[in-house]
Amino acid sequence: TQTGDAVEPKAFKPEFKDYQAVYNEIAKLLQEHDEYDDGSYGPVLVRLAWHASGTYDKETGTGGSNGATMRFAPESQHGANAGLINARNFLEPVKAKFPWISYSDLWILGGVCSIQEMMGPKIPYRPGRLDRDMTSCTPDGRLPDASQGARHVRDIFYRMGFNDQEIVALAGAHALGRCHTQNSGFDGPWTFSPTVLTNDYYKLLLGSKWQWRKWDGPKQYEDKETKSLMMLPADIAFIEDKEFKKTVEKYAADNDLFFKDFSAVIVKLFELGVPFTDKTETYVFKNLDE
Ligand code: HIF
Repeated sequence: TQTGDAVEPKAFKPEFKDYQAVYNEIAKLLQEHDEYDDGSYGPVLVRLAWHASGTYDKETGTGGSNGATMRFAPESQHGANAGLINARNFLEPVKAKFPWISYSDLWILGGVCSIQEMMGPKIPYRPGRLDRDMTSCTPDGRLPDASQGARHVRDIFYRMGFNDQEIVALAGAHALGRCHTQNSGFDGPWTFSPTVLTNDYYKLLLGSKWQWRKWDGPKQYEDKETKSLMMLPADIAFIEDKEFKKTVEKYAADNDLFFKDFSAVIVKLFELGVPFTDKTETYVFKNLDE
């Protein structure tokens, strides 16, 4: 440089290796904190990434994962988001260690990492989400109501821009995690292995007999045989509706097909409303044990 030229500090431009480091940190914390729920924060991290994304409205372009507005009331207080504070708090030490990543990118990376580490398919990831302030909070009511059926499920997911096949491919994520009375009022897991992603959700929907559970809580189904699994009315819609059911049968019969379609549709969900540039790269992360 010539004498007298100001030396501008270079802005930090994170690359693949930097995002992989964040992935590894989340994966390590998932392993360390096996005291939570069924032994993993993975399911609640997937739910955080989905609820951050699932507010998207294709007509107005509002909502979606770009903004992480669930950090703020009123969105943090929306009934559908009850319990997600656990996922947000889990990621705080990661944000502290890697302050350059936006909350919006971090929450989605948390979902991607959890799916891969819970033995799911690779979920290609693109960074570039920017945090927004509370004025971008979405109105209540954009996320699905579990007590309703196929008509409502379609209304909600068509608003985001999904078709019937894509809705059913997403639904397989309910192989993961459980309902908590303190969050939603509902109770129990959908599958016997709630910390491993498989096509068991579809197999159980078709293969078990579902009856109303007799209890004080909101109306939900239990499997007749063991009474230890549950389905929401919105889940049973996938076998009550003929069109949905055909796709449930496809995924119940073919886990590879489910993994392929699930990966594609969850990427679509996670990227709704995100303004990528033509320079944005796609990253496929290595699992912790690779
Ligand atoms: Fe869920 N979902 N979801 N969901 N969800 C719950 C929990 C999880 C719906 C309702 C609920 C999807 C669609 C729908 C996960 C992932 C996805 C709970 C329980 C309810 C009530 C919350 C609690 O009590 O803690 C409805 C009505 C949906 C439309 C059909 C997605 C496809 C399946 C989009 C999706 O990816 C995950 C993971 C959990 C588990 C969270 C946990 O803490 O274990």
